[in-house]
Amino acid sequence: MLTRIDHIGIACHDLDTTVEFYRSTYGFEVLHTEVNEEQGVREAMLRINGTSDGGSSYLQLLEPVREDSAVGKWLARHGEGVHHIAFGTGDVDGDSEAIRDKGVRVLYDEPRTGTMGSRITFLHPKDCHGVLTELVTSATEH
Ligand code: CMX
Ligand code: CO
Repeated sequence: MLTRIDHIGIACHDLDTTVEFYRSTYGFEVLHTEVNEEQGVREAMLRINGTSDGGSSYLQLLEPVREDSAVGKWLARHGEGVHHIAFGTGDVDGDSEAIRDKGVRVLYDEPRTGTMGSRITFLHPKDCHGVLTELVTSATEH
């Protein structure tokens, strides 16, 4: 069951200056940064609200590490902005299978590794009214 907004993914050209904007404008602090080579991103997670059971909500700021990555291609075409939304679930495997059975394209056969040891998959934006949609089970939930 999808139980929360886990994060909103925002594509940016320069992670450091974008992090500084969110810090100086809103007071949001970086909880975690990492490079995810498979996804082709350098990213920062800013926790907006959180609980100790993994039920937190974040902004995920994304800078491409390769031009041909999903975020690199998006930036070249659309410029900076909201790239995807992510719903949190305790069971990304079960929920993505159930959604696949409804005829929505799930991009991965098996969930892959996301930020902070989470497990993630994506739904094709063309099957979701133009919204690239991620499903995520945080590390504390699996
Ligand atoms: N939101 C909405 N629509 C999108 C989109 C997005 N983020 N990215 C691409 N599209 C649309 C394009 O506008 C395009 O539409 P038109 O044909 O009408 O112009 C269509 O999808 C195809 O776009 P494309 O540029 O050719 O892109 P690809 O098909 O190569 O890739 C996608 C699209 C969704 C398969 C790819 O972005 C993907 O695999 N995404 C999942 C992985 C990802 O986004 N990783 C980065 C985040 C990592 C994380 O969150 O941890
Ligand atoms: Co994401």
